Amino acid sequence: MNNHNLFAALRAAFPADLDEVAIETGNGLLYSWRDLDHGSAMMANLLQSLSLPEGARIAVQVEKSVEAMVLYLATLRAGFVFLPLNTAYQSAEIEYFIGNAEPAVVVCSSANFGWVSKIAFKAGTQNVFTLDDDRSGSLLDRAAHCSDRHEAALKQPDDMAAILYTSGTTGRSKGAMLSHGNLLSNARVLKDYWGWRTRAEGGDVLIHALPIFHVHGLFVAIHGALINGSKMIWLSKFDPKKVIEKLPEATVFMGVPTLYVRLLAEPGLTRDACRNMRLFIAGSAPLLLDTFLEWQARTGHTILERYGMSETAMLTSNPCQNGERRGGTVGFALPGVHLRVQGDDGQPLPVGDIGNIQVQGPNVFSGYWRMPEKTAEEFTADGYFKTGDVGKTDTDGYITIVGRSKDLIISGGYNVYPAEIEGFINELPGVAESAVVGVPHADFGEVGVAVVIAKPGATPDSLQIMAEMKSKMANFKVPKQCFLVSELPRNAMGKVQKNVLREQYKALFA
Ligand code: MLC
Ligand code: AMP
Repeated sequence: MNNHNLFAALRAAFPADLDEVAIETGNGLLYSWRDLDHGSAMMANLLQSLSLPEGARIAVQVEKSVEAMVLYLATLRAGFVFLPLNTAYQSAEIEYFIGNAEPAVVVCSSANFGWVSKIAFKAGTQNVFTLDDDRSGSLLDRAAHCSDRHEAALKQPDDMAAILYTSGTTGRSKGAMLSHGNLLSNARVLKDYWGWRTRAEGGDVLIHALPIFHVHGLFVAIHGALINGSKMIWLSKFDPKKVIEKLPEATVFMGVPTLYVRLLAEPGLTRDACRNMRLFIAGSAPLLLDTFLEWQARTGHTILERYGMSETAMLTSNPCQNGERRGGTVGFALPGVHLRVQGDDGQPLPVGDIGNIQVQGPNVFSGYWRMPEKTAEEFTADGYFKTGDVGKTDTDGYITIVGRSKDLIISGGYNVYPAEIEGFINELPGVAESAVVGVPHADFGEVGVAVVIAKPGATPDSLQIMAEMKSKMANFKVPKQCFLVSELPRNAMGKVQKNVLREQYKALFA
């Protein structure tokens, strides 16, 4: 019987010589392929020794480290479900995720152990480990006693590999369930599409500078390197100077648009620094044409922009080898991905018309964790997933995203759902109502602005509102400015006209 375990496929691509360097960290630590193999075996054995039920979730909120990546590999290897959590999430957010996912194991940093373990034990989680970014923590202490050999658990393509929480328009986060088959099909398609070089061709070296709790850093980057047996230069945080220092040793870089904007602000970004680079990939948010053109002029390289989602992994990409990479577009649907643009009436639109992007393919998730109604709403009757993105195709087949039908702000590559922030603000003393809108921002692309109406007779303070948000929610979600106004613009139905607010505040940070 074939094993469809994603880890087994990644492991099969490790080079024959396991002593070669697989990962070099920003501060010079070297990890061999053998280290990844043995480390993930030890952690997988530890997880299996805990007598966890089939499909147990392993929730992880830790700082970026190679060991954290190895824990991801170990979870796949042992056949459990990986549930990564943004390190910016605070206690109310973590309480929701743990309560909703009911993980059997929670791994957190030792600094957060006190409050995280309290939440976890209350929710019925029996195992809470710590893992820090200095190679310490109870997870590693326990794994050190386990065997470094492990046979990957037998998995079918539909078996769940990971749950990624993505916020919802109602303000409640939904866990997108991704299977081994979803992730492996995507990794295999991208291996060919982006022309990863075999070892005989000299191999590729990826600079990994993204966080590892979202699709981009966790799946696209890590699977990309591992399934090609390619080395990674592993940076725990994005630091433009460090990336530029490492460029001459690398061939591939992946980033959200903000990373490209910040790199362009560095005089050290030159053609010479990029002399060995083969491919710069951008995605997770719209890459401005200005950034695309400035990058081309400065480095001589044309950024390849691609488009994806938590629910689907990668959907489209500009060409790597054969064809033009067009700025402002996200390229073509990847092989095996069926993408269509439909009108609001559910009818297909002619080429060039703007409509709702819907997708189908082996990469598309099976549904939201324990939310069958929400899942049903997000799929069409004929099985296409409604992305919530609005776009068009041109006569050459290039796809352009022109907006979103979902009320979502993408800030520096992180998604912020206005409904969630508005819900929070509306509960604060003295607040009658609020509206949060996204406005252009030179660094983050887009940021939130909150517009608030006070209850009659009340005088809430905008700084106080900002401080409340900062103390209770992930920092990237907090609007960059808050205004108190006497009324919100409304249409004839009484609905707040967010487009009017966006127009009003558009020059704040542009
Ligand atoms: C940090 N801040 C942000 C922010 N990141 N605010 C809005 N949006 C963000 N993305 C806050 C900080 O908390 C701080 O608040 C202030 O803004 C200044 O922060 P900074 O020091 O400039 O931020 P930094 O730590 O350098 O982080 C910026 C960043 C980071 C761009 C490196 O946001 C990042 O790594 N983004 C990548 C996200 C990503 O990987 N997305 C992929 C999703 S997958 P204060 O109050 O302290 O001043 C996906 C699917 C797909 O979308 O297609 O890939
Ligand atoms: P997430 O839920 O974090 O996976 O975010 C997915 C969303 O990011 C998509 O639905 C798009 O709105 C957006 N996105 C991803 N890549 C691009 C891109 N290249 N251009 C524009 N938007 C993008």
